[in-house]
Amino acid sequence: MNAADKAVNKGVAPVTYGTGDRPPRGDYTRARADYTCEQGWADYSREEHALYRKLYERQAALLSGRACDEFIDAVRQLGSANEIPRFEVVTEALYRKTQWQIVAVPGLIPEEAFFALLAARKFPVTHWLRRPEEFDYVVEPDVFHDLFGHVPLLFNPTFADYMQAYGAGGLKATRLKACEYLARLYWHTVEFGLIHTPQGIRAYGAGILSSPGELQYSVGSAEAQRVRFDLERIMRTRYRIDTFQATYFVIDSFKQLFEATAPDFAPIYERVRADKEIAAGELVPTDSVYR
Ligand code: HBI
Ligand code: FE
Repeated sequence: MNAADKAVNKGVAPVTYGTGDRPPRGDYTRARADYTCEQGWADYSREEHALYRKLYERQAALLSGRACDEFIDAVRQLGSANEIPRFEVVTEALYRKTQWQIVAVPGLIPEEAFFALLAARKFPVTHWLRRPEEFDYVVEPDVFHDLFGHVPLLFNPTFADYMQAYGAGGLKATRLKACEYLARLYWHTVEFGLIHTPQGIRAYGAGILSSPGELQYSVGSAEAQRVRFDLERIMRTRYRIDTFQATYFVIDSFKQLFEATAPDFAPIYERVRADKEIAAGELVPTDSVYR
């Protein structure tokens, strides 16, 4: 009986990423019914702490002039770069600031479980670290992507409220069978979002901030397309999980992002469902493109 069978017996089924042709990555037998599990900090090897430190130091050296100030100001709250942080220590600082907690999960979890955790101001952080040969790229989110990429902005009150509103919206979307539209919103903001600042365009998306190549490409390359944030346009836009993004969406502020979640999404979903999808990298006439 392999791990997956055991997991199903326990009521939590493993989850795969993207097209789902990859086997689930993570030990789901250790997950509770809400998909959370123990971090198992004592199980990390010295080599894993050293790999985390190398990932952290490489990324931290690239932040200035590319990551938004809110991220740079908060990333030090993750504690020392010398080892994988203890989730309960990060949670103590985070909870004091924005009443968010981080919880360990065995890997990707079903959308409804994911939304439920966000709605409860709990961010799921994968407990395992990539292997050394995946130093430059790992398909599934690992502890470095989730912790370094996602957690610092949860210290920003406005972004923290956006993430909870997103989770609450996700639970409604599940009932309306509109998860794909919200997944696109998540992808083009929380994972690969850019923000306009007086000093220029900066990155706030976790997928960008945890990738050395994409952090330089997204804010520095002349080939990347940068389009002003437009909620419905984003919900119509398909994305690729295995390449740099062809189009990045740029917000003016986290307040703008939070306010975008204010209206009832049901009529928006209806309009998006009726509209033609937009391919990754395709521009449409209504786009306001940054040159
Ligand atoms: N599960 N652990 C984890 N982390 C994610 O970022 C995540 C997930 N499940 C689903 C998901 N993201 C996306 O489909 C969201 O758009 C819902
Ligand atoms: Fe992520």
